[in-house]
Parts: sequence; C-alpha cells; structure tokens
Amino acid sequence: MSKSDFGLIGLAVMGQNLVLNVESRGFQVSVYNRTTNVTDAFVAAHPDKKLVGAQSLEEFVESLASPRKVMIMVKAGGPVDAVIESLIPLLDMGDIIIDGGNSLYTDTERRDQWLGDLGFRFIGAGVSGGEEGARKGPSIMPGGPASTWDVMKPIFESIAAKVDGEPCVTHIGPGGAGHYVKMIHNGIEYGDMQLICEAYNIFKAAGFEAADLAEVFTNWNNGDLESYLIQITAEIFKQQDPQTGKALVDLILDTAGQKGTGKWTLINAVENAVVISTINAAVEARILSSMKDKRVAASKVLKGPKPEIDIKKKKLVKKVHDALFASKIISYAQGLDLISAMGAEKGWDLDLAKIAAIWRGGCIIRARFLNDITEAYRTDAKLSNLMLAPFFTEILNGFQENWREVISLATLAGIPVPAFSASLGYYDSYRSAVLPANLLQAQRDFFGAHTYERTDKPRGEMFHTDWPEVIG
Ligand code: NBP
Repeated sequence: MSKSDFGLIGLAVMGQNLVLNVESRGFQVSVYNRTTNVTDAFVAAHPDKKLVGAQSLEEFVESLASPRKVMIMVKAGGPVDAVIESLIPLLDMGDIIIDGGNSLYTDTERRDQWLGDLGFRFIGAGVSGGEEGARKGPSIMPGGPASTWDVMKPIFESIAAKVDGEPCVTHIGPGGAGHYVKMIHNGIEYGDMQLICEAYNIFKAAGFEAADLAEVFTNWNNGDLESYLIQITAEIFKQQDPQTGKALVDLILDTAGQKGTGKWTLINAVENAVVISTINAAVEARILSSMKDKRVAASKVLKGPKPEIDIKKKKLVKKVHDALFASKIISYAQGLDLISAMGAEKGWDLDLAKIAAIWRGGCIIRARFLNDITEAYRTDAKLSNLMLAPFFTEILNGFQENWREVISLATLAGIPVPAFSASLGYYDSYRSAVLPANLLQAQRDFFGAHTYERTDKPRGEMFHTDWPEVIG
C-alpha cells in the first residue's frame, strides 16, 4: 500500500471527523488510537475511504510519507505530552507534529521549544467548530514557524471552512500564537453565550414562551445578529421533550459547566492589564449558575422586586436586540484588544483583520458582523479599539438608548444582567474624558504616599501632600 499523506492520533469525536474531512479532500490518512479497538471500529465503519488503521505507533509512523505529518487530537494537557514522548523515538528530523487540541498556549510554547531543539517541526493549531465543523470545515488557528505552515498549508486550506471562497485558516504567528488566539475565541464565545442568555431571561420576565422565543431568534438570525449561536438558540427553543411534550429548554437544569478556556482568558487579561469585563461577567455567571443549592437557599431570604417586565412585546424585542448587539460589539472590542496587547507583548505581529476573517466561518462564534470587523481592521490595521471604527461607533451611538433602557428595566425588575451591564460600564468608562480616579489617587497618596499628577501641571510631574493625621 502507498504511504499516507497525513496521520492522526486520537480517534474521539474531533479526531474521527477531522480524518473524514481530510480524506474527503483526496488525501490518504493513517489513524491510531491508544485504545486500538476504537481504530478497528472506525476503519471498519468506513470501508470505502482511503484510511490506514494502525495497531501500534510504530506501524502508524511507518505508514506515513516523508516528511511525516502527524496530527495529535487527544485530551489537552498530559496526554499530549505522553503522545509526543512516544513519537519522538520513532520520527525523523524534519517530521511535523501538529497538536490540534485545546492546549494552553504556554504548553504549546514549551513544546515548540522542546521539539524544535530536537530537530522536529511543530505546529500548535486551535481548531473550532465542534464535531460538525471538524467534519465539514472548521476554523483553524495554527501557530508555529512560517516555513512549517507552508508545508501544512495545502491540507489545512482544503479542510477549513470557506467564506467567499477564502479558507478559514491563516498562519496566526510563531509558537503558541495559534492556541492563544483559539483561547480568546473561546473567551469571546463565553461572552456571546451569556449575552444571549441574559436576553432570554429578560424575555422570560416579559412572558415570552419558548415558541415566541424561537420566532424572535429566527428573525434575528435573518438580520444583523445572524450567527451560529443565534441560529442554534432558535433551534433549541423549538425542541420539545419527547417524554413530556414540554419545551426541552424549560426542563434543563440551570447550572452551566466550563472546561477552562474562559478562565485562562481572564488570567491572561489580568496579566496584560486589559479589561475584558464582558467575558469576565460571562465566566462568573457560569460560576454563580453552578452554585444552585446556595442560590435556592438565598432566594428564600434575600428580597428583590418581582422579575416582571411589562412592555409591549414588539417594542421589547427591538430594545433587547439593540442591547444585545451593542454588548456584543463591546465583548469583541475587548477580546480583540487583548489579542492586540498580547501580540505586541510577545512580538507575534498578529493581523487582526486575518484573525477576524477566519472566524467568519466554521467556528462557534461565526457571525455576519465578523465581516464588518474584518473590514474595520482591513481599513485601519492600527485601530486602537473596535468601538472607534466608524461602522461600530455609529451602531453604539444609535443603539445606546435602548441598551441603557434594557439594563434599567432588568435592574428595576431584579433580573441579573451582568454581561449587559459590564459591557455598558466599559463603554461609559472608555468614553469618559474624566473619571473619578483623582479621588483614588488622593486616597493612595493619603495612606501610602504614592504621589499624584496634577491637572494644572505637565504629565509626569509628581506631587505629594502632607495629609492630616487620622486617629482611630
Ligand atoms: P477528548 O478530549 O475527549 O480526548 C479523547 C481522546 O484522547 C481519545 O482518543 C483518547 O484515547 C485520547 N487519550 C487520552 Br484521554 N489520554 C491519552 C493518552 N495518555 N495517550 C494517548 N491518547 C490519549 O476528545 P475530543 O473531544 O475529540 O477532543 C480532542 C481535542 O480537541 C481536545 O483537546 C479538545 O479540547 C479539543 N476540542 C474539542 C472540541 C469538541 O467539540 N469536542 C472542539 C474543539 C476542540 P482512548 O480512546 O484510548 O481513551
């Protein structure tokens, strides 16, 4: 048998679908899974495909054409290192290892150094789109040496989603840049999902049933909010529980899980001193949701207004639409700001237009408005904040009345809207020429002699006051 063009290790849901995708583009693919009966079952289930199932890593490596291209699609963390350790003695110099899992970018940087020192080539690639994306065309965010990317480009471009004929994959940058950008993609995904949930909560308080919501979200998906997450939300509201005939969403327990990419994004934002308050609120909302027992107990003690909103449904839909869209812009502005700061810190030379462009298809956050984000950065690569691109400035200016009203309505009705509020708080802070930090600096100087600058003196000139002594 001829040697394979590509090899994949890890035949769980992502691995299997990626293999079928690669094979469907005309490549012969070798596969290996630690539990070998998974390999046998997978190959047997696809007798008409150009697949080579290997029983051992030796057999797998032997079946690949040189330079070997081996993609690892196993659980992130220790398993990736374990697979790499076993591959090292079997591979030749110049062979390429690709880690396609959700690895922490710092792990990718370490592996890049480790494998580079040994003479292997390494790509850390974030892959988004879940099972369906992996099969039909994901968005791929590869990081590593440009010369290695050039070798992988034909395969990656052929399997990626396409938007306007452009593949949703681009070389992000060196080392951990690809996995880093995938991490921020996931953080933004957290923000998008929470904002949608807050809109849903407001509608519930105004008496919307699942069927009404299916209609609202379907209509939204035909407009400027068009996106995969709005689309699946409409489908979720249509889904009935076969046992009870009720809307399934109403039967799902309100405790959300998380795997860690949101938390990693927050840690990185703090390290870079970048505000990502919408994503922060989204991660914290999941944490609060998981405290079900405590919330149930507190609901019996801590008082608040009745969660009711009395406003014409059609009017409310428009207002919530505007609040959601404005908040979503803020969330992306923050996420892209973080990418930009980190890119500068690491010297990665990241291209935000290209990053936004590959998020237009294949991935979970794909959305119509990513076309406008792409355009904004194509027009001005040095844009200091997405809010300042004329297209987005106009929307924020136009939508803010409804945005503020929705947050007020929710707040007065005791409905939590942490991500809507965080977004508006960021917007109002960012556009404030004067903030109350003068008082803050006075406090710092009072107790710690930290000094302050004055409004009537040049910047950089520091002052200290001998504040009165406070007793007690
Ligand atoms: P999982 O993350 O559930 O991993 C299962 C695979 O890892 C199996 O093939 C398993 O082999 C293998 N594995 C483990 Br666990 N430990 C191993 C070890 N020590 N040595 C060798 N193989 C080992 O699979 P997944 O959901 O397909 O995701 C794969 C990667 O893609 C992850 O990093 C994930 O975060 C990322 N990702 C997933 C999605 C998604 O929608 N699921 C989307 C985007 C990215 P076994 O069969 O022998 O146990």
